[in-house]
Amino acid sequence: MNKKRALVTGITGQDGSYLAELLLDRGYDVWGIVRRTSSSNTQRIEHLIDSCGKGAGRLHLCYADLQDSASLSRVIRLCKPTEIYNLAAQSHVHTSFEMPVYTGDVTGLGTARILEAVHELGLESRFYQASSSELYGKVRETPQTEVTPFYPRSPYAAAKAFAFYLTQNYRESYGMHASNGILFNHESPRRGEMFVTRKITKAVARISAGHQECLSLGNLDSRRDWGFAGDYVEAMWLMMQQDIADDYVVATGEMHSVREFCEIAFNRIGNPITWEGEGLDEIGVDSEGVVRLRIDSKYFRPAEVDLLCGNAELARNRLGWQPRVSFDELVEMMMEHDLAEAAGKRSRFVRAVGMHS
Ligand code: NAP
Ligand code: F7E
Repeated sequence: MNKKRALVTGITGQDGSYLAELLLDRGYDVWGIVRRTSSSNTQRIEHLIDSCGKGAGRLHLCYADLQDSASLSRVIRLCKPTEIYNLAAQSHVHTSFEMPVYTGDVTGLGTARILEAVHELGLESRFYQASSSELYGKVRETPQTEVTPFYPRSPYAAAKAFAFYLTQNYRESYGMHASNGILFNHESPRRGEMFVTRKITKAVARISAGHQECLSLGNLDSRRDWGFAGDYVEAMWLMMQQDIADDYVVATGEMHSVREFCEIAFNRIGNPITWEGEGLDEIGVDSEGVVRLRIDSKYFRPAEVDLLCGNAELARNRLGWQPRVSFDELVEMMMEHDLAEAAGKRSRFVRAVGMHS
């Protein structure tokens, strides 16, 4: 039997770390692309690199960059992957307004570089593209499905739209087994600290521990369909096991506002907040009258995505996928991790919560 070999771009990110765990658990040889940085960027996979850990001998890390075709071709030629998961991206929407050209190069053209390398090398690797609910942007209908029209609202979403269509194009032009996972927001204790959920849980935990007084946010009223990253990487893998490649929405079907997320987090530390004022002057005040939350205009985006809510019926029916972690459990999981971290009880990236074994 042919050994399964997966190449994962973005292995050092939130999803890459959960996916690497899943693939190693399922007996894959995992090759991960790491980009060169001046300080370590492998914290999320440190437990897998450890030679005594589950990655022993089956996790290979290679330097490459989505901006560098030669490095990508080299790794793909050496690895000859049976499956490629393209998770690497400049993934922060707000930053994409500040760095539109860079975002287009990494998040959009980076996908083209990988697809073309696979095609040029004549490989039969299956390809997964990390597409995003941001494609729906200014939504045309709710909930969003695989046939809802796209309306990108940021350079990030525009770059993802290019990558989405190119993935479809390589499937149709060259018969490549290439799938888009249109994933709605998914979070975890490993979520980057610039994304709103982790920013909230980390700050609220620090407030609870007395390390911080107040948290600043932007638009409290935007609504998202938030799931758990560990559940979502399972959907990626399932797409790659289908005989025929296709595109799938992956979502919980439930929507919550940023405001609601904050309320649950503050309730969790036994310090509920109430809202006073309006607009940029709105504040969140705790029971002792201390201002715990302020609005800062710098966190607003030039164009906002007001709401996202996905219908994952196709993934449920065809892949047999469904989310396991509820919204309340997700907030609890993140709060528990960040409270332990704020109390100095646990190292930076949780090992036990939400792992696949
Ligand atoms: P993330 O935590 O931001 O991870 C992004 C990964 O991409 C990191 O490993 C990063 O490396 C790597 N990367 C960035 N620029 C690169 C470059 N030029 N060359 C090589 N690698 C590069 O993102 P995530 O939350 O895991 O998301 C994974 C993918 O799914 C992304 O493509 C994202 O856009 C997409 N997506 C995410 C969500 C979500 O809610 N999480 C939803 C839909 C789609 P460093 O560690 O060195 O920075
Ligand atoms: O923002 C609002 C903000 O940055 C969520 C990425 O993984 O999911 C993610 O993109 C909402 C937005 O995620 C702050 O305006 C308020 O409405 O956590 P976020 P995102 O933009 O939805 C999609 C599916 C991806 O594909 C992306 O890669 O929260 N918000 N105040 C804030 N957001 C941030 N970051 N910081 C704030 O202070």
